[in-house]
Amino acid sequence: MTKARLFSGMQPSADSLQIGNYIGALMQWRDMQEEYDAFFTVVDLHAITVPQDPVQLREKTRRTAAQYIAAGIEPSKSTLYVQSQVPAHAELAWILSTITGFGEAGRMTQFKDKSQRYGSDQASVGLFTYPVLMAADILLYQTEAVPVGDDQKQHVELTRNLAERFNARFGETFTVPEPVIQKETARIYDLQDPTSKMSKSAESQAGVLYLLDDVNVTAKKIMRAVTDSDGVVRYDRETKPGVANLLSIYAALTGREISAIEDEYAGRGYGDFKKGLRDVVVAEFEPVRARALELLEDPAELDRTLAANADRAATAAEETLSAVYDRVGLLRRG
Ligand code: AQP
Repeated sequence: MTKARLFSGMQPSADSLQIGNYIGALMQWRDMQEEYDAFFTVVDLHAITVPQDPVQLREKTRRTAAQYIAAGIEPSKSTLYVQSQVPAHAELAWILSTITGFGEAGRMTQFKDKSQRYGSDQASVGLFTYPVLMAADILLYQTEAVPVGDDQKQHVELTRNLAERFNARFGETFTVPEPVIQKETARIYDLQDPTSKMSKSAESQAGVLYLLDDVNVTAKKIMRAVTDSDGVVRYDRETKPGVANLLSIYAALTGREISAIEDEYAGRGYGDFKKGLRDVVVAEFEPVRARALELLEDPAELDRTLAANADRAATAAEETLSAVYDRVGLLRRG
């Protein structure tokens, strides 16, 4: 039996991924790649919807790919590639943009948030059409499952609508994908501001645990994490967001129940709890960091792996794109 298709990606928007990307995405991808025919991409075309330095972008793209591999995504098992190396993404995005309503795109909350952050003069048209490119990413591979954070749910909903609209207008062409939404506790918050989502491109790095940080830096950030004055290790997102966030990280990395961790630290202070968490995080990160740095020592080899995977992706993508061109009525080159 052929495996169902899965597609997901991350933006190369920082030198290092952060623990939220690891828990919320990479750990799940690693498990899911066994069950699915998985496509994991580094979405560099999405990253340039906000300004990027060209030299750094190339480096961040390699670093992101190296971290996928170091975290256990196997390029011989999954198709791990760089989005811009498969031109069909941009080509399908154009076609889809012609069936997307202006108002429909304008309702995407991520655009509203980001354009507010950058100011409307700074916000690009590319940022506005970001969800259409994401729809193209997903639909090109006849994807059935899309693992995403709940903030991306609206974009997957748009993707489903576009697939259904295209199919109704031009005939069955696209598989309508289903989002696989991460568990509530897989969402990780900033250690210094535990009501905001942790982000790799956050302005302040003090509350962000980067996969490629030196272990001493990681340890310090955990020991300095914001908690509360109550002194009890208990999960309560409303009244104890700092402690709840640390418990989420602990539970996700150890596979233990939150209640078992609460019991273990009952009657002990936050210092002990943080030391326990520090050991867990450092043990998890150390081999990933070492492997990523090792892969980055040979960029030519990494580039070759990515190119071979891009070829594989392009073959699958071309099949869908050529059906789309036919259905829309574009004249084939004779
Ligand atoms: N804090 C988080 N907790 C759980 N999951 C998270 N993800 C990101 N942050 C957390 C998941 O990681 C993937 C990365 O997607 P992305 O690179 O497209 O961007 P993002 O979601 O906006 O992630 P960042 O780290 O916040 O990046 P920047 O700073 O560039 O915006 C997704 O699967 C996401 O759910």
